[in-house]
Amino acid sequence: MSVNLRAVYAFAREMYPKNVTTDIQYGTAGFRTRNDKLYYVMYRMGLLATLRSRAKDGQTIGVMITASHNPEPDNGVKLVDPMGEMLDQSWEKLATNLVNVSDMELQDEIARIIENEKIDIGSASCVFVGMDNRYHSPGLLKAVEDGVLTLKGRVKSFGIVTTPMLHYFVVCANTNNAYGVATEEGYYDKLTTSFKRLRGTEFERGNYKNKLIFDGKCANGVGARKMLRFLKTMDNSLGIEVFNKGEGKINHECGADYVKVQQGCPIGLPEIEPNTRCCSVDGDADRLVYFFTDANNQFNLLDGDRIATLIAGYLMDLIEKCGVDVTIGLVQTAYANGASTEYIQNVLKVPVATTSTGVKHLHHKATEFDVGIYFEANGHGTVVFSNKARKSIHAASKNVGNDLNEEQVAAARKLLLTIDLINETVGDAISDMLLVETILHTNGWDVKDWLAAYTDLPNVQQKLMVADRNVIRVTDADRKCVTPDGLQKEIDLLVAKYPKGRSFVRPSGTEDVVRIYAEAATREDTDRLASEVSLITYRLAGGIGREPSV
Ligand code: G16
Repeated sequence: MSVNLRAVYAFAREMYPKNVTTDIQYGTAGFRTRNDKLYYVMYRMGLLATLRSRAKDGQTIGVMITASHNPEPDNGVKLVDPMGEMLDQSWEKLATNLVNVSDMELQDEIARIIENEKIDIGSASCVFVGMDNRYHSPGLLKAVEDGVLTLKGRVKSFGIVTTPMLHYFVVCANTNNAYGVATEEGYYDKLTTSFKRLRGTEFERGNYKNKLIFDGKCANGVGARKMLRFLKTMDNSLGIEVFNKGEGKINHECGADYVKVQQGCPIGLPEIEPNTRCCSVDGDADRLVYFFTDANNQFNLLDGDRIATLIAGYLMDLIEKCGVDVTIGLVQTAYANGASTEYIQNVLKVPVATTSTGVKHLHHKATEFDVGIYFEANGHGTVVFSNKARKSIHAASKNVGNDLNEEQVAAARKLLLTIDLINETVGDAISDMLLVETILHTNGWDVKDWLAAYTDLPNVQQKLMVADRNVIRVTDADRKCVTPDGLQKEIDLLVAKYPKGRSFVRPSGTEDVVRIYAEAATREDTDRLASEVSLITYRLAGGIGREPSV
């Protein structure tokens, strides 16, 4: 097949001219900004995804159009590599360069990538595209498709899907459907089959009640309609009551991000009995948090840290029971509550690694363990299993050496089903929810048993507007500021005033804001520490708008 690169410029000029002058970067989760500034970006990502597919011998590459937790006018795009992982970091740089060149330079930039990456431009390629339900997503999807077609690539659009579904489709395609069938039904089927087998016929056990209240708005995102469809496939194996099925503004007063950051219930929650399990997912259904209100009307959050510790305890138990020799580790970010980290290290005795924010970093780190559990406190995470872990668990389930007892074989079989239940490709709210329900059911736990494992330190997250968030550069997994001069020293002095105090400041990679995190021994100290750090950041990093009050 011959591909004429002149079409690259012609299409850009006529259909997708670059309409901005400021550079943008491939951030925490790809490119994110206002939707009207993204058409040329989408076109160029269609070009890049095709090149990436050809560089990977024609394997399928995914392109997901979503801005997940961002406000409604925003949209975004991220690329998915062949095994469902986020785009390789070396290609993130290529993506940033490609998006920031002028229309006139675009053709040369494409030619440069082809040459440097030794791409056979006439070879086969395949790109899968999915989008969330923002009203501007279809137009942006068309731009991605046009980018692929310009380079004579093959493109398949899945329309409105959740982010984890698209990751799953990509892996299915690249494993010849060994991972699962690359359709929405195939995805639902894989999860429900393993869930039902793990649950068996006894739906309630110990303190576990088969009743989960589900925030059906799912941040008013794509997750809502997919989740509702998915729930129909569950029969009564999971007793879910959905509230909030209505329409509304995306991410407005509901969803996992809202519940986590506001530390309160989503709007519209009906009167329910105290201590009833509730959960919320985010707009593209890749994050999950649980919560409940107790008999004293006190709100309690069970976030990503809690989910991670719950999973770690369960997997360690099964691994120990079946006796396979594998390493297990847990990956967090600086946002992880200090109490969770202490619990994992001192009680569970599992090694903890900390990475920069962004599941792409956590996922990468988790693959260093045979069983790598990773979760951001915001509820974004999953578990990855090495080939060694998979093989030894499989051998144990078949009792290959004939040297295992019944209990060991049963534990290995349960582990295999658990692996099937987990969407290893990326954090997936639906799969994570089924896993949490499986573990609580196995342990016979209700939410109070789950919460009792450790006590969170009071914590808070704030946003601050600055003229240019790039003046803040961070290191040490986001925990220390390198610039502006003197900011870190001031933060250290503030933190030292408060028992169990910890605070950090970092520029968001998805929104034009600076994020401030603080925790301390008491709620009062936590709020004061956050306000003080916010004020010093405002003063030293060029804050705009009203000065924060302390
Ligand atoms: C994305 C990333 C997450 C990250 C979050 C916030 O989530 O996938 O890993 O924690 O953004 O990132 P930042 O603090 O840099 O803005 P989502 O759910 O919006 O795709």
